[in-house]
Amino acid sequence: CPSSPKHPTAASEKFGVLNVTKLTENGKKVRKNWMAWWTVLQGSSLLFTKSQGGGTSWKFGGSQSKPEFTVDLKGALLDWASKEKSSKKHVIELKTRQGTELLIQSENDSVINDWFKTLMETINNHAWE
Ligand code: I3S
Repeated sequence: CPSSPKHPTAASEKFGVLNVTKLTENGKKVRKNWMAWWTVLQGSSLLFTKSQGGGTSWKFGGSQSKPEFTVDLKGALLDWASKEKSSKKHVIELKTRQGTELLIQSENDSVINDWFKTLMETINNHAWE
């Protein structure tokens, strides 16, 4: 199960498959494109690697796969997305200081609640950097 790793990890590490779309990139609006991403929280960075889908997708988090994009959580804003942002359930809205706005979603209630909590803690822990 990707969200409960067997390996002991630092408190600032978490990973799993999440549905993600960008809304803006460096302050510019981009077209919504929901995709499943292998998502890794590493320190104050959130790394996204293309998920190949299916139950084996967690293997793509290995060191040989390079993240396609990364966001910096320092100074980011986190909230549950309004209905205007998405019709999907359990959607997190993340706005970075660099002007990238993401929607992050999982069909699984406890998975997304866990991520919300972890992301909020991470943002708070790095608030003064
Ligand atoms: O905010 P929008 O424009 O209603 O977002 C939907 C669209 O991006 C749609 O794609 P196209 O309009 O390019 O075909 C997506 O398929 C939907 O998933 C988007 O809405 P949700 O509410 O699922 O975020």
